This record gives sequence, C-alpha cells and structure tokens, in this order.
Amino acid sequence: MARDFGPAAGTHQTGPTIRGAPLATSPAALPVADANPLADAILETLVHRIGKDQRAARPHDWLAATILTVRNDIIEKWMTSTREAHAKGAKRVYYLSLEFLIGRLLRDALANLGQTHDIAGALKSLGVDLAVIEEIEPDAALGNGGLGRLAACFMESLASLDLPAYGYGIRYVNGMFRQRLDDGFQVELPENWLQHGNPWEFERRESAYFVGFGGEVIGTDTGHVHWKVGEAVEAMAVDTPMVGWRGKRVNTLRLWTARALDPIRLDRFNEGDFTGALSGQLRAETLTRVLYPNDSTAAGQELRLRQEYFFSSASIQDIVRRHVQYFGDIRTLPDKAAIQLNDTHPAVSVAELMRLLIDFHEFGFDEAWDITKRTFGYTNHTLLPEALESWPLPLFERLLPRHMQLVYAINAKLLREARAAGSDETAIKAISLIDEGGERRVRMANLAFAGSHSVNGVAALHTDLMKQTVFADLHKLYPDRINNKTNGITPRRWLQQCNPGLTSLIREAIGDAFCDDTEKLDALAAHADDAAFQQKFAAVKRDNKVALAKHLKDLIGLRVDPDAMFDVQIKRIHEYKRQLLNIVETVALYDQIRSHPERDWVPRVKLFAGKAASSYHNAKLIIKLAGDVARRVNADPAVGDLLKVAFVPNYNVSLAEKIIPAADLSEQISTAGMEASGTGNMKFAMNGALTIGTLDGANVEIRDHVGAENIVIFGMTADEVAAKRAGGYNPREAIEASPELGQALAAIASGVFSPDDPDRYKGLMGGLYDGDWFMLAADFDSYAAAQRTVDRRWSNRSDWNSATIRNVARVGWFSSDRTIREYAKDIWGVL
Ligand code: 26V
Repeated sequence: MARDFGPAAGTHQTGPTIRGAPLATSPAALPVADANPLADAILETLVHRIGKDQRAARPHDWLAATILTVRNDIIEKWMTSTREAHAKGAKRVYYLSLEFLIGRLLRDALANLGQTHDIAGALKSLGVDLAVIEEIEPDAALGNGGLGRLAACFMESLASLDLPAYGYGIRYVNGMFRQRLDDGFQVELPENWLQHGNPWEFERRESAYFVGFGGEVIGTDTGHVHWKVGEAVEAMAVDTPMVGWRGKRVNTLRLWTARALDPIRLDRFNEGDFTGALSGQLRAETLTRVLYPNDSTAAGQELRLRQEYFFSSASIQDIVRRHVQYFGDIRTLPDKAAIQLNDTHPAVSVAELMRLLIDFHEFGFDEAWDITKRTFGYTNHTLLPEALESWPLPLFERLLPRHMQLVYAINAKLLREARAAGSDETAIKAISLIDEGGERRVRMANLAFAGSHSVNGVAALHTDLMKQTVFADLHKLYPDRINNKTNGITPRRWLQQCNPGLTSLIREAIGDAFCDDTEKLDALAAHADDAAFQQKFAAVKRDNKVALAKHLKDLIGLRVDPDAMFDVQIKRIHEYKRQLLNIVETVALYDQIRSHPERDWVPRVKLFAGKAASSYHNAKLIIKLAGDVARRVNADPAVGDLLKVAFVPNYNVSLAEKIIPAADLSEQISTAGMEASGTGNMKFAMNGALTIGTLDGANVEIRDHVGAENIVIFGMTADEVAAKRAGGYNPREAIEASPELGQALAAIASGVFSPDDPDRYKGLMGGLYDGDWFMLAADFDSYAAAQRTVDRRWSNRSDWNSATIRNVARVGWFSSDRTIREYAKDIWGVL
C-alpha cells in the first residue's frame, strides 16, 4: 500500500512506509500541482498549518493537510447551518450518548460533500493516493458496539435530513481497546487514536462548565438549598463537524473533556510535593481517559457514575445556556429542545435539569417536573438484566447529594401517582426509583422512564417485550409512553462508501434516486431474475471477496478461496449472540466432511470477529475456541478448501466496512428475545448477503420486508424460549436427542482442538449440559438443518442471486433516515 504513496512512480527511491520516512525525492522531481486550486490549497495547508515541506511530508501530514483543507469548506456550511437554525428559531435535537462509534471520517465527509473525485485528483497531482491516506486515518472508536454505532448513524442522518442537532458525549483519550490475539487469547491494548492529533476537532475553550461532585446540601435563610460541592472539575467542549448527505447540513458532535480547575497546586509544588501538586489535574483527566469496554454488564465503579454525571451535567448546562441566550425564557425549553437519552447512561440528566430549574431558575417542583418530562425522551437498548444500570444508594448519595434529594422527591410523586391509579404493592415495588430488595440501589431505567414523555424500544419485538417484562408495571401506569422506533443504518457509509462496486451497479440498473431515498432500491427487484444482471451482481460480490481474501492474507496469513461461501459472524462476543452455536456447528460440519468426503460439500469460509469484555471469561474462551478450531481445520488436508475458519483480530468499524461487502451469509443467531435489534443484520442484507437467523430483534422485521423466502429462519421464537424456560428446560435431553451435537460437544470437551491443554473447554461444555441459559442445545438441530438449506440454495446459484438481490431491493426501509424521521415526528416534534 505504501508504494502507492508519494510522487509518481519512479521519482523516488524506496517508497515511504506508513509509519513514514519522509519522501526521499530530489527537489527537481517533486510533482507540480499545475492549475489545480485544490492541490494548491492542500499544499498551502501542508506548509502553513502542518509546518512541513512537501519533501519532508509523511503520510500523516498529508492526511492532516487534506482534512484541514476539506474542513475549511465544511466550516462555511457549519456556520450557515447554525445561523439558519438560529434565525428560524428552530427546535433543536440533542442526542446524549456515552458512545459515538463514528469510525473514520474523511471518506464519509468527502462522499457526502461530493468532493471525493476532486480531492483524489488534487492529491494525485501531488503524487499522493487518497485511498492510502484514507486507510491511515485512525478509527474514532468511542463506543463498544451497536448502541454507539447507532448514535453515529443517527448523527449522519440528522444532518442528511437537515435537522438541527447536537450530539453530546465524552472525548475519551482511549476509546475501545485494541484487540490482539496472543496464541489465540485476546489481549487488550490501549487504543491511542489521538497520537497524531485530531484535525477534525475544534477546542471550544470558551464553552466550559463547572461540574461538581460530593460535598453537602445546605439550606439557606431564604429557604433555598445550596449544594456546597466537595470537588469540582471543568468540562471543556471539543466539537467535531458531522456532514450530512450532499453537504445539506453540518451539525455538531460536542464531546467533553475534563480539566482541573486548578491545574497545579503551587502550595504543594513549593513544598516539594510534585505529585501532589499535579494530582488534581490527574484526577480530572482520569474522568475522560477511558471508555468502559463493557456492553453487557453494568459497571459498578464510581468512575463510571462520575463519567455519566460529568457529561450529563455539562451537556444540560450547555443546552440550558443556549436556550436562555436564544429564547430568553426557560419555560419554553420543551418547545425548542428535544433531549434524547441513549440508554440510561445519561439518565442522571433528568435530575440535573430538575436541579437547574429548581435551584437556579427558582421553579417549584411541579412546574420543573412538567418542563423536564416534556423535554426528555429515553431509548432502551437492552433487556438483559445484568446490563440494567442501578447505583448503590450510598455511592449515589455521596457523589450527588443534591440529586439524591431530587430522586427521592421524584419517587414520592411517582409512587403517589401509582397509588392513585390503583397499583398494588408488588407494582409499587417494581415502579419505585429505589430498588429495596437487598442493598438499596437507584434504578436508572425507572428514572429515565419517569422523566421522559417518550420511552422507545429499537425493534418491534423488543418494544413488545419491554411492555411485557422490565417495564410492565410502568407501562400499565403510563400506557401511552412506550413506543417503537426500529433501528436503521446510514446507507451512505454502509452501502455507497463501503461498496462502491455494488453502488455503481445499482445506479446503472435503476438510476440514482436510491441515493436520496433508500426505499427506491425496491426498483432493483425487477432485475432479480434477470440472468445478465445476476451475473454482474455476482461479479461485484466476487471482486469484494477477492479484496477481502487479500486483506486476510496480509492480516493473518490465511489463504481463502474467493469462490467459497463467505459465512460471517462479526459483532461483540457474547453468549446470547451465540458465536458458540456457530462454532459447535462448524465442528459438526468438519466431522461430517471428514466422515463423508465423497459428498458434494459446499466450500465455506467461516469468519468470526469481535471483542469480548475484558472481564467476561466465557466470551474470551469462545474467542480462543474459534482460533483453536481454525488451527486444526485449516491444517487438515482431508477438508482442504471445503472448510476454512478464521478469527479476524481487532474488529472495528473500518474492518466491518471491508468484511460486510464481501459476505455471502450473515449469521444473526441470538437466542430469541435477547437481541434488542441488531444493526449488522441490516448492513449485510443491504450488501447482498443472505441471512441465517432466529426470529429475534429486527430479524423479524427484516423477514417481513425481504420476504420469508429470501431469508433462512430457524429456532425457537421468543415466546417458545420463555415457555421452555418456565417449564424447566433440560439441555441434557436436547443433547442426547442430537448425536451430531453430542459428538461435537464431546470432541471439544475432550481436547481434540486443544491438545496443549485438553481440559481448556471442559467448563464451557459443562455449562451447556448443566444449564445452557442461551439454549444452544435446544436450537442446534434446527440451526444445522438451516445451514443445509443454505447449502442447497447456494448450489442453485440463480436462486441465490435472486434472493440476495431481493434483499438489497427491500431492505431500504432500514435506513436510519427512516428511523430518524420517525423520532423527529413522533418524539421530538421537529418534522
Ligand atoms: C452497557 C454498559 C454497561 C456499563 C459499561 C458500559 C456499557 C456500555 C453499553 C451498555 C449497553 C449496551 C446496550 C447495547 O449496545 N445494545 C445494543 O443496541 C443496539 C442499538 O440499538 C442494538 O441493535 C443491539 O441489539 C443491542 O444489543
């Protein structure tokens, strides 16, 4: 790759590496940007902003110079967008999220501005390859998984739909950890995405707020309360522009960074206590240093609650300040501001807004509560009990004594309303903001629910389950509050940018209306049975597979056949997502291929990728197992190219953008009722993969849209899972009834794949016999049968092509533009 970088071929000796030796080019040989104003601008930026001579510039310098040049254009649009919204007195949307998994921005910004061609040309005239510098942009991995990536897709759609919006979050110095595999075991390394600086961001030193912690609440003579904080830090805003499709609008992603009020304690310094002198700074900076790398277990740590309050307080102060500055009267806040809580992570914002309204704007409780409820909306992203946040009451009280008082006051009002409506004591217990069973805890989901006029789930099934399970009693009390907003993905990043081949082919076939309205993809259905179109469609997929195969060779040294079926499961590693089901079925298949080599097997490449939470033992063991199975299978001459298995390290947005366009089969196999929505499922379908999946999350709606004949569904429904659990599920029976499963489990447990440590998987396999909470055994036969259905469909290639083309054609509804339009109309009142 590095060879493409630098002056035209032949003008320099050895190409600079990505790490970057300067271009060793003689001055005479420097490419001259003739009459290309854009190239002039990039050069000018390189010299005057980066301070580098063209000859000394390294790849990262060119990247920074390019971004800064493009940014100039973005700034103009940014200011116009802000000015227009202000002039119109428009209502603004505020999306509060502890995660924004935005990935790389350059390709996205250029494509949305329609400048890819021009910038590529300008760089080329300077001897620089745009594709190469795009590849060295670090991934902004400020998120764990689906929830964070959804926030990023939403930011893009908000700008594309020309809606004035701000995203609020934390500027983590270390985002999601980098995953390395050491002998197949996951090792977490710090991600240093800011090491070369970040040319996208603007520090707003003027937009800074105090955020207090601890201390005590004291009554004053005037009857007011005063929170005398024990400790305060400063939150400083750092803004990143979010460019919408066709450059229509540029919104702001505002991320907070923490600083000490007093960066250095001179008294301590003078006493020679240098560490003590800087301890405040260190303590403040710790707040915004790391993203919690967990997406399935609520983090009980104090630092996490401090992060949540820090970013909530700064954001709410900023929103209130802007509103008062523009509109004068805080009473109109709900008419001019819609604040969406992305899960419960920002739920303390409800109490923070109450605090500002009561303690600073001198409202009575009831009026403050009315304003608050009309301003907030809350989105739930998981029903897993272990992920539902609640804080030990003593911790909450110690850190946020004023908010604790407000939580009690809100709870008193809530429980009065519940009693008045006839809720019984069991219901009251479930509705209360305080969990009294055992150690007393503050329930953040109940706080978010109570403080919002809208509470939504992220797929139809998930929303139904919210009503039936976690929020059943609150739903009975407020039956109009829960609503559904099925997730979506931005088709710019997840079709146009990641799959240019497919995009051109679609444009050739149906014109480019789909670029502005993804549902126009449905015109493609008319071509689904056209043999010539199918050929072209298959050729695009093959090209993408060849590119991925090369990438895999470079990355992990594995050679795969691009004509084999690429069968892909990439997502966070979690038992409920059932990567283990896939691996066990792979082992069963391996066994079958070895026993019956004469059969007409469909060659498959099984790809896995994903990170496990660092403390999640079984998830990490599943990664190791995938690697162990891969090592054995890939080296077995008896299977040859019929089966290859790979675990690709360090899954992130950029890797997803390479793998998804090359996938034939999309594995969406969670235990029904457990995956709130999934969004990978939508990305694969949009890129022409067939889905094998359970009736879980958005899979249900994907089936409804693409047609039951164009998706392979297997396994128990959510109702069946619940019934089986209630009736006493016995996994041993299921295992005994399936010899194929029994053999695969026995092989794994006995150390066939781990001869270096034969007992490695005893516990993991034992867990299946003894409990199997995720019902792998109950769904195994159905899954294996579904895989054979997939084989048959693959063997009839025109049927396969027709089905996958229909997936692309009918998945347009899952654009995040549609999702955002629904939020805008039903929740925010901005459309
Ligand atoms: C929980 C925690 C607990 C504390 C530590 C940090 C942390 C970070 C995230 C979470 C909750 C994660 C919930 C989540 O990611 N849900 C996913 O949301 C997607 C978008 O709606 C959805 O497609 C996935 O099905 C759902 O699992």
